[in-house]
Amino acid sequence: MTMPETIVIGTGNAHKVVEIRDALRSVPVKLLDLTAFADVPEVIEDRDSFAGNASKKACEIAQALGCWVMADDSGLVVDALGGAPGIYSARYAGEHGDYKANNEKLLREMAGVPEEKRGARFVCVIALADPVGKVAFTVEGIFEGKIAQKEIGENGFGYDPVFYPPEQGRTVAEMTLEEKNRVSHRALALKAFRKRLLGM
Ligand code: ITT
Repeated sequence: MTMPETIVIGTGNAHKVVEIRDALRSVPVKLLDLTAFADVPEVIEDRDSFAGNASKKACEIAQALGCWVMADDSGLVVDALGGAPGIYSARYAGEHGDYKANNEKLLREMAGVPEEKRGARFVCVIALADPVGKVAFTVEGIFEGKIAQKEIGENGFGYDPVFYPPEQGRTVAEMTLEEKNRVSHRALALKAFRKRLLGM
């Protein structure tokens, strides 16, 4: 198998597109995103794992567009909540992608949980599918941290204002894109992605 010349970033999340483009800027591949296509199928994320949902998104979009497609499924896994919101991170409070409501619900659920029990991790799985919809590979990145007591910071998206890596002492929403892309779950997955791609 040879490395694809063009890969479509199969996500409807513009923040993910920015992070993916930044992390892969030195890779000799043309990256398109879904804004370049008129008919993109809506994928039902009904698998029971990040890898399952990432693969499903990549395959269904690749098949529909007849292109190489990479898809990202990610979320926040919180120890004190038995792993929730996990694969349901985007719609934790009900409506898909309502970041404000999701963060408020998370902080409510975590009220009274002591510092030492506030451990959590962001998980990101990225799948690459070929133009007939077969998965070429998946890669994973994990970002360990803790749930903050309140929302802090304006950068990033999703749960970034309520998640902090303890060694940094500030939330991900207080980091610049460059700083987040040195340490995040997506950055780690993309590092592995880059390596697999260059090895094709
Ligand atoms: P696509 O499925 O179209 O890619 P999405 O935003 O719906 O976009 P997911 O289904 O993978 O993506 O849901 C990911 C959710 O997990 C996202 O809505 C955030 O709430 C959270 N999340 C993932 N990565 C994150 C990050 O880097 N920072 C903060 N929150 C993140």
